[in-house]
Amino acid sequence: MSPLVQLYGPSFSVFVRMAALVCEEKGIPYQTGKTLNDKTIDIHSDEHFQLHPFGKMPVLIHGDRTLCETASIGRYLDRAFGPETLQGENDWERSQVDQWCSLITQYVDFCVVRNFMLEVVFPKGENGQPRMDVIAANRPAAENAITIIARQLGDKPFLVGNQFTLADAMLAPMLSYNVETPEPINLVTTHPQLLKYANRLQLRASGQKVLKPLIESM
Ligand SMILES: N[C@@H](CCC(=O)N[C@@H](CS)C(=O)NCC(=O)O)C(=O)O
Repeated sequence: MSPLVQLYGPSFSVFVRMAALVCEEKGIPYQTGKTLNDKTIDIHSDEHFQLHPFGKMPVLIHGDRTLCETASIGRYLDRAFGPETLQGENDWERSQVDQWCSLITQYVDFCVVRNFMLEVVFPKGENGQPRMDVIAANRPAAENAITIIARQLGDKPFLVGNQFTLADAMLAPMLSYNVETPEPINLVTTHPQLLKYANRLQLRASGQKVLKPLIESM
């Protein structure tokens, strides 16, 4: 029997959720959290840095294999628990799935999550309030990133091709958190097709398991 897939990191993290969605889509049993093989590993401890050289999450532990970086984890899970179903139907689609995984995990995450939404989730202003000037300053870049995604989606059912791929798994947690939040953080609602797509991802069996409201997951 294949060893249990462990995803090191909290279940509310957008990146941990991306990997968890892949497990759900593939029917792979997995667990998330800071406990690996019955041992708790503190975030940014030496042990964490041994798992991920830059101290990020998730890290996949599968038997004696350790793998970091979410898109790589997604590709590994799709291959190791074959047949591959989440990487497009031909070479061109595979390349586009790779491209969108990179764009989403690097630039969209940076503009929409790190620099924008996290200001509300982990406020750094006085008395624990969000810094509204930071939100206002970073909103145009976040809006631009969401517009780029909405343009790529167009009226297609998924980001690349006609089937759910890793690119959709990378995007779903960010969109789901954004849809949950009110103005001025909510950006998805002004793009009707993107909102419908976000709702469809949320309603998939994988979305129902993984994309829980933040308040339920922390
Ligand atoms: N490039 C990484 C980014 C992962 C990432 O930024 N994860 C966040 C959790 S949502 C994290 O580790 N934050 C802690 C930190 O930045 O030290 C990936 O694709 O997996």
